[in-house]
Amino acid sequence: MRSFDLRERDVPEPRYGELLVKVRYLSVDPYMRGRMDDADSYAEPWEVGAAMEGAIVGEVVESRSDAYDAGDLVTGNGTWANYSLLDADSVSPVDPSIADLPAYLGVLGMPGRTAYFGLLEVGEPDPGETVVVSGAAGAVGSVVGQIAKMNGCRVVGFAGSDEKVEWLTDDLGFDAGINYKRVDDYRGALDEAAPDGVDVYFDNVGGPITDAVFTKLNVDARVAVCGQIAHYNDEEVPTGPRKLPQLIAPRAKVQGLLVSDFATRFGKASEQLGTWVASGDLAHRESVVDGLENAPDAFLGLFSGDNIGKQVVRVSGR
Ligand code: NAP
Ligand code: FER
Repeated sequence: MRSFDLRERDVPEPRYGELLVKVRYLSVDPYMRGRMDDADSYAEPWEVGAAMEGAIVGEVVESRSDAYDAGDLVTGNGTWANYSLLDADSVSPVDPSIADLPAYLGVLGMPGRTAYFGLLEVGEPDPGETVVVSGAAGAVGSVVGQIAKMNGCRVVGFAGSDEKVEWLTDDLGFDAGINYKRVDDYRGALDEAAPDGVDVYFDNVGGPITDAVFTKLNVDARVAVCGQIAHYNDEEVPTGPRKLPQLIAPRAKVQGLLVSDFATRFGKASEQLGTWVASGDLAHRESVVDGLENAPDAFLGLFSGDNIGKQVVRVSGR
């Protein structure tokens, strides 16, 4: 059974206030899995047969807004297509002198802002504390770990390959990395990597990694529940208390987060992230799959860990 189809349509005409954008890169993101289910959620389910939507970076080819001209580079929410219509009001300019275009879908896009607000405002790390992040070599996790280091924390990351763990420890300054696909005893690995226990857990994945981290939480620990990708394809919701008893003695606080709750301050966060990227204080990496027709595979690769850093798809140009 095919879930994705490539269809030909006429290039749309922009109306007043709209931009016609030639898509250069599109983003594939774990949250898109949720929009493929019709369960109640913070995001509306996608209509079967409609074009996939998501963040894109591209070049304005026709503008019906005073704010942008043909030739400008912009990012915003578009469709998985060669050409996409965007509301001029909802796009942001892209400055290629700060970073290459794919970075605007990762560290300088929604994932970077999620890391920024999720760590600083939900995790609330203090200098000297230990921060553990799962999905550490992904778009959000790689930024979380680096901001935690800037805040004087000991940082431990879980990731799914030796290459990823090397990137975390050799290039991003993580104090330790655990390849959860090669280690069986996650709790034992944490005893070594986080000998003083865990003060902040930034959870991108859930499942057995989270079970293990819960056994290591210090008094007044904060758990920022950002994502649970290990469960997005579950057919049944896991039942039972799982590791909740482990929260009692540490009086740990577990809080879900949605990046959109911080929307009024996106501008400030993007400015700070841009400054760190431009100065080289915040490293970033993107995995690029070529061709619009390969976007579904790039999306599925998120669930097998094919990406290092942010996964994007190149649709046109360089
Ligand atoms: P990402 O980390 O770049 O890509 C997903 C990664 O998840 C993969 O590379 C893979 O890396 C890991 N993974 C997949 N299945 C796994 C499993 N069963 N167990 C452990 N790890 C698994 O994606 P992202 O965009 O940065 O998003 C990370 C998480 O944050 C996702 O859960 C996403 O839903 C969430 N998120 C939440 C918000 C919000 O506002 N709440 C916003 C953005 C993202 P490995 O090789 O390490 O397995
Ligand atoms: C948003 C809120 C949350 C959003 C994405 C998310 C694209 C991601 C959630 C997840 O991955 O669980 O406004 O915008």
